[in-house]
Amino acid sequence: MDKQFSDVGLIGLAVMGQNLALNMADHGFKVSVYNRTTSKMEAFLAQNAGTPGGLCGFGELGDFVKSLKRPRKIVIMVQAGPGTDAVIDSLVPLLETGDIVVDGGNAKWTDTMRREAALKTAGLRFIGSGVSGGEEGARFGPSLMPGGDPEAYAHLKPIWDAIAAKVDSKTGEPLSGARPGHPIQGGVPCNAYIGTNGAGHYVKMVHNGIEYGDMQLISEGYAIMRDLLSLAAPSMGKVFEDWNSGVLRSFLIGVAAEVLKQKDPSGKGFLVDFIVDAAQQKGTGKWTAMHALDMGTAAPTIASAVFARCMSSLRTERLEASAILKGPKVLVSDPDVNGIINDIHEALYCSKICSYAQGFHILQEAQKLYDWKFNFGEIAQIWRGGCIIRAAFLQKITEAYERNPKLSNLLLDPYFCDALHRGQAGWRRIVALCAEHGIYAPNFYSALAYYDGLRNPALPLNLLQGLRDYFGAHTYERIDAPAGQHFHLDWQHPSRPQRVV
Ligand code: NBP
Repeated sequence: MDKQFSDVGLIGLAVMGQNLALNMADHGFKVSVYNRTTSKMEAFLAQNAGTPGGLCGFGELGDFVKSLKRPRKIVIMVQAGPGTDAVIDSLVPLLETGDIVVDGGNAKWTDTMRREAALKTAGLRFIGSGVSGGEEGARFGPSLMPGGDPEAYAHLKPIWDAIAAKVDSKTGEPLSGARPGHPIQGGVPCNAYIGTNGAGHYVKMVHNGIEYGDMQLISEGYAIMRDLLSLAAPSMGKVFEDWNSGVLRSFLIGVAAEVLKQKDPSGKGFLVDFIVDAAQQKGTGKWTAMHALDMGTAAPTIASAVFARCMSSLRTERLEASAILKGPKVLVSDPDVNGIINDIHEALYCSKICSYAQGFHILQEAQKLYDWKFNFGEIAQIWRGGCIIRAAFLQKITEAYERNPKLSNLLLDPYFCDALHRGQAGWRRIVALCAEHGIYAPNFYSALAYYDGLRNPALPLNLLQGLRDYFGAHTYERIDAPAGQHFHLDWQHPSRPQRVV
């Protein structure tokens, strides 16, 4: 292939970069590739000789840059953080005014804002794009969440539209069947311009926070079936398989079914029973929860999913405590298995609705902070294909925001409101069952608390404000006075008049 004038360049040939490069080449783009360790680039080219659009590798960054059509479009797919800064620092002196740098890694949105501003002063343009879907998504269609300079995005759009996952234009169902050299034809791309500077990476972060919530909820459903009903792994796999044809239909429910049915390769039984119960995390769920806290936004289900991973990592402490701390008897004698499974389904669906409502509420608050204008229906739409949280349910979110673009909370949409009304009896039974039998299910609890909190017109925090005013003169508002008017009482001398502060 001619080493001149590739359509796009890609730096970073680990799992994601390799697959994204092949995806772009499958769509007819000429792709120049570069990797810090040249031998990895050479091995990649050797394995993929004859790729249709064409791959072209370079051992020198300067040669890589010279090989690109202007304005140059360079996608960085390296480890987020210092690795991304190192790549940008080495690129900047080699680029020309108007060139476009795209960071497709899992960058923190504040880093993206900083990088965009820094590159602007150098006359360069920066796009921070969320890329979701892991290895398979990168290869055959990820969900893409680009943010940054809108004019720069116009140059990237044809490539991003081409390589993104596709959904059916009428039903929103993901289109499948792509294979090497044969990408999906037609359909609506799961790609949309999200907003300026760090908006794309922010939405990707919240996507990951929601993913934490989903995975924790699935695990809690499993815990109840395993510990309370004593079901074996493949039987639970069958339950998830059945659920995958209803309202819970999603990539993660399907994966849960597969994981539960997987036999242990060493022939001992089922693999899940031999996996250590300590989950790791890379940080995007924590960032979501932390930023919700920073903004004062209630996102307890997403936060509790992060804390559940922290709890899981306290394995030594848990093993010690399990021999000391007593709880109730876990097993239910003569349980109504089908009834409890139906209730778990309701608990999972209702909790999921609350978790997504929290994620969208975080987005709602963040857009005020950063002056972004999110299209919530479109965000739900681009998560329908390619990404880890892809689910039939997202179509209902798109429809909810189409019905009312100013919806203050997803729970108030008639569809979701009705689902919660119908499901809450089973959901409450599950939470009660977990409490009664000592099953750790923080996300079922916190989601129900969120629901009960949101619908409560008289929370007990009037008393709390009284306490704060008593010991710290923090003031309180009165229900019979205009909002924003603050009062303080001299609690030691209550006969003195309240002061308006
Ligand atoms: P990794 O996150 O494992 O990063 C490995 C790549 O980064 C290699 O190409 C490595 O080059 C390069 N790199 C590092 Br490490 N430090 C560098 C430096 N200082 N200068 C130049 N290159 C450097 O790869 P990945 O799992 O493919 O993920 C790529 C990005 O995509 C990450 O930001 C990740 O968070 C994000 N992401 C990953 C997934 C997923 O499922 N894996 C999904 C969505 C997004 P070398 O070969 O020379 O060591």
